[in-house]
Amino acid sequence: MPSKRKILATQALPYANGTPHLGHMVGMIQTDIWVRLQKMRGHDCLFVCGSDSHGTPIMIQAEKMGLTPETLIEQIRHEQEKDFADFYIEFDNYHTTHSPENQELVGVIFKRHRDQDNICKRTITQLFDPVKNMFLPDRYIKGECPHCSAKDQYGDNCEVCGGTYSPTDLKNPYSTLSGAKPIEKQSEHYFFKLQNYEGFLKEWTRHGHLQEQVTNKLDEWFKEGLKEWDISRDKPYFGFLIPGEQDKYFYVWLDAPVGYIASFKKLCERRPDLNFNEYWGKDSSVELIHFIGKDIIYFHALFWPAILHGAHFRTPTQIIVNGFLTIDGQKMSKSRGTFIKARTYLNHLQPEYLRYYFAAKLSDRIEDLDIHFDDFTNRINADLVGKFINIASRCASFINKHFDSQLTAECPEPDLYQTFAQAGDDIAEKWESMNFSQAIRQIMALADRANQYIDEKKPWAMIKDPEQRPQVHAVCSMGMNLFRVLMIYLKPVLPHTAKQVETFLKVPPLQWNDKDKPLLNHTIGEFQPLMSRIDPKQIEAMKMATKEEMQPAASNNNNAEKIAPPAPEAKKEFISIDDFAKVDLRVAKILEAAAVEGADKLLRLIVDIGSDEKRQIFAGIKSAYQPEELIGRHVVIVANLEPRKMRFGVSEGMVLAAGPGGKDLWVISPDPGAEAGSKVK
Ligand code: B3M
Ligand code: ZN
Repeated sequence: MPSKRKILATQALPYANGTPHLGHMVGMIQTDIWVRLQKMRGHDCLFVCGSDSHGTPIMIQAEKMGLTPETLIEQIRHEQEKDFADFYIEFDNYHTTHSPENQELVGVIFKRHRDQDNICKRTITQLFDPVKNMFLPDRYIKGECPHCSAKDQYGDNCEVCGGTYSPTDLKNPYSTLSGAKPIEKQSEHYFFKLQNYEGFLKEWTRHGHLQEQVTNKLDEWFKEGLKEWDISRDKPYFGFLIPGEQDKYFYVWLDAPVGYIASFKKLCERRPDLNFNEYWGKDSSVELIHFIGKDIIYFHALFWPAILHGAHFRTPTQIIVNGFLTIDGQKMSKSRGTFIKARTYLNHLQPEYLRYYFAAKLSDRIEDLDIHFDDFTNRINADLVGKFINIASRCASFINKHFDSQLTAECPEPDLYQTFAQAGDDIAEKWESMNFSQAIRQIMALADRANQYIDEKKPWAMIKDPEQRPQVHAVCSMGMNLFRVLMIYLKPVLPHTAKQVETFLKVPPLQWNDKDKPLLNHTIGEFQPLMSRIDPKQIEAMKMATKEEMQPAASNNNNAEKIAPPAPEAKKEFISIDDFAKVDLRVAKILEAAAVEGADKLLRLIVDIGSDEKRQIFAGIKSAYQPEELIGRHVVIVANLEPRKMRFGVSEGMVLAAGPGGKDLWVISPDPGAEAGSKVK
């Protein structure tokens, strides 16, 4: 065991203009697992983070919501803290960049650089919105592509032809904030002379602070040459005023990483044992580890070390970069209904499932991480519940029931125990070096081994023979001990389950080194189920809820309730058999039925249409049915009707019903015996 290390870990500060989503959770969970491992191994490791609270997007968002930016960022910060806590992310401090500590630190850093002539001022020309009276960041300018004339393209690149250009090249540009045609306007900006640090950075980036892929990326940037960095923004802006200026602010990206220092500084108020200079002074020997996403490498691996070094602060020991989250292989998207909020997930599924799933997929490489929900369900049910928790549920009841909850005095299989305990060094090394997926693989191989041991010994058969009781005691005590070692290895990932297990085993909080000594001659508590399997319905419900959230809020479109427009009293026309064949009519079984708040004619149905597929359908049959009487009934639906977005969610089909309406409406049901999924011909 190496001697006690002092470590300060940070996770990129989530931006305060929106609710946390599953994309945020990748880095949060990675950092939290790593920090918990350090703490369990007896190291002195702190984890600070906070809300990134400045910039134009926050100002605009607040304005849209009719709030002050201060109110908006406080609201979001509370949401972030609550969501992260519910995923068991354990910060030593969660702060905000809009804080007095941050303002003071940014001021100090700016002054030190200005005194060394690292800051210069220059007049630049930018696009300006004459209606909103503000300079426009690129993302708020659209226009026609100068190469292919595609309409509505953003200020820096064209999504149609892929061309890149500067916003001033756009044809017919307009401000997305006001629709006005931007004008060109000059203004004086402050610049940080990054090129002054070229020598320092070339040296720093090659000294083990970065993953290899990052170093390679930086080499490309060095080749392009380092450029001055624009660190000021004109009013209106939400940020810190530059000292001595009335209408110029620090650019959000200057004060954002300083937020790491500010969060630590705030922590020092609560923890007088901490010495600020020991952590941030030039000669600090504390390990400083920044965990970030791949889109913000430039800021953390170039600007940040240069800013710190020049201002006489210590530089990072390591920067760990993770990839993006994809869902079913694609970018999270609002229109595809895969933009899953952290809270929506939490409303339907256990946080530890996601922690485990991410752990099982994270590596030390900068790869995107995909959630495929069938795979997610299988992994949790097969590995976590079926293998790991299963060991305890197979053994504990025997110990409780037949042996007074007492474990044996001797370790029944010392060699097997040793194999488990010794694997701990290897596993710790895998957690330590961010090879999380390999750690999980090794732990699950041990879980297989433990289950195999129990399978071979068959305590459930032996218990029938009174003479074999001592063997049952031995096998189950052994099983419980193997389970305990695996719980230690998984504790960084499953902190909540670990707490339950500690209570059940009646032991103090498990530490990494507890693996070396089995638990013997010890009375355990009554076994309680520790974790349940995922029911695919939970996933469906979460997906459905996500789709519903993506609907525009309460529209006043009165037609929204109608599923299909009333058939016109048209002249009767024939359709061909081919036309009819296009209609996919199917038997469906109603699984759920409920009234829809705010809709007086609709019932929301969840129907099973066979092959494990479920659909949500809004049916205008409320006047004729109580929801309860529909559950379990088979009906006929149009399965290939184009999904319709409604105020309450997406309707994915139509239930056939006959009758003039009101109470006189009858759903069409097949004779008993027809199964969900059968085609109606
Ligand atoms: N807020 C970008 C992001 O949310 C930015 C990170 C700041 S870290 C100092 O990914
Ligand atoms: Zn184009």
